[in-house]
Amino acid sequence: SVVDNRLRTGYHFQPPRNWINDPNGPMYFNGVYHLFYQYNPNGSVWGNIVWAHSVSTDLVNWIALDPAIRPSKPFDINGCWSGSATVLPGNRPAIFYTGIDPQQRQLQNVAYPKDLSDPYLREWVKPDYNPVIAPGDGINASAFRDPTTAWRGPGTHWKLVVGSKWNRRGKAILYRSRDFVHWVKAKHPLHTVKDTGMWECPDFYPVAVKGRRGLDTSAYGDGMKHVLKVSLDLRRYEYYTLGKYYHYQDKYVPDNTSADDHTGLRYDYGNFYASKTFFDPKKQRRILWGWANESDAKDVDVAKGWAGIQAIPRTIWLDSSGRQLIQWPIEELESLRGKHVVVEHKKVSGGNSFEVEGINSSQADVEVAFEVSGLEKAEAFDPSWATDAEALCGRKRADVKGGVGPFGLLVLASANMEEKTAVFFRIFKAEHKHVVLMCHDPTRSSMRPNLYRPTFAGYVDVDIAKTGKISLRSLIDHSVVESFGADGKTCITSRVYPSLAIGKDAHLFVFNNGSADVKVSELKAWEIRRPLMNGA
Ligand code: DQQ
Repeated sequence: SVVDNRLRTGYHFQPPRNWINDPNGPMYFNGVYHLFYQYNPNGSVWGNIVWAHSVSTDLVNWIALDPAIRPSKPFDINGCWSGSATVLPGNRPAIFYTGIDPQQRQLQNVAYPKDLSDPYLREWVKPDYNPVIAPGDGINASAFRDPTTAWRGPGTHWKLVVGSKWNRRGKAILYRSRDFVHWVKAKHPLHTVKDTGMWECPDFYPVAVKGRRGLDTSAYGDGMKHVLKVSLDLRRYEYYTLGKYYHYQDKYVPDNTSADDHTGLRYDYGNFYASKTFFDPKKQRRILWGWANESDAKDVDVAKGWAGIQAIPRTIWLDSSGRQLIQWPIEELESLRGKHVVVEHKKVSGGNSFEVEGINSSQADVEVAFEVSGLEKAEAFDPSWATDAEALCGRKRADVKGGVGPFGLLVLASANMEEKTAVFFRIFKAEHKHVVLMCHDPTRSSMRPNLYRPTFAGYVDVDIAKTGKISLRSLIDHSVVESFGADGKTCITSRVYPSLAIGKDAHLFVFNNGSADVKVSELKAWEIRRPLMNGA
């Protein structure tokens, strides 16, 4: 095959072979974390979709089980598509998923564990009364899928939303039930936005206004906001808003602090889709799972026999500003940290770079803190760039000299830097403030021709003139780079396929292509050990 098999990931969630997409029904139950996911048991392209199933006690080491839900009944014979888990009172887990029927209609079904005393909940039963929600009047049966975790709030009804669209208007259709069997559509959708197209994989949950503790999906009251996230089918990325949820009025009203359209806030500005959160009662946190697709061509996926990974689960909470979420890799990942190197107080003058030596950085975790100075040298910011960070990064790539920045890391680089993926910041001077752009530039990531190598970018909401510092963490894993800017304010994931920078031949550099000096106050880089990964 044209892609080297050593480019399979080492510590990212991946089955031994075949195609995977959306994470489904993540949950914690009786000491075990469950992850289900969209899977093709017969090949490495999308199709024949079942719910594959893996379990873990630490979210790092995974054991693969047989698929939990596969097509078997008229209500799901053409596919078992995405959905969510809800742990009902009395500690009874339930799954809601979308089934595709013989007419290709999308229906919402439930499934329950066959045997609650099986610690892994291997077998799931689909009651004959399915589907529990069918597309009724005024619903497009081919755009009606991906039920959320249900919540109960203070009332007696369960509620959930299903993603949909009507013409070009994206919709989160709200349903209510007393018994989890009979579901009634609410008078109005929970939320809709014109011109956003199909809303796949909606997610709706509360976050605490103060602190990092997660809230149960049913929590309701003071001291919290709600998050509504949708995955935009047409654009292949997601956005979210923060807002207020009125349980009794069945209404969600976004705060006006970010755009409620495709230009809005994103969990991740890169290759990250169909994500889903769950509340982890063991550690009282909310965890985000998201899918990172391949960036190579379909025939390459067929040849290599595998496609798709899950990004490292991230703990998610509300920033103290109340204006955005913060994400950070789950702390359990740190248990895989091995050999490490430290660099301290090192100046990187304009146009220079240095290599971080002493570890194998093809499977690594890098944390770095930069001190910036000479902000008067920052390039001028054109206000028209404000809604399109990605286009700006596409024009001002890592090799385009700047004032303050571009500075950051070159990861998965070959010894002579013919191959490298740049992860960097570039600081601009706007009228009354500085603007910080964070970028992934994989345009030089591989000598292989014909690869899809998109630049990805987002802005970072920090007051750089005040702090003079910015941090960066990158998780490097052979063919994936996940970066967290400013302690998790802005995140970017990319898939890259080096042809030289593989295994021990992968190098790590710090670079500065601006005219102002930057200082590495501290850099730590760890090799990451291989966990148990589904028997691969
Ligand atoms: N993937 C599933 C759908 C969902 C889409 C099918 C999102 O349920 O809308 O595999 O990636």
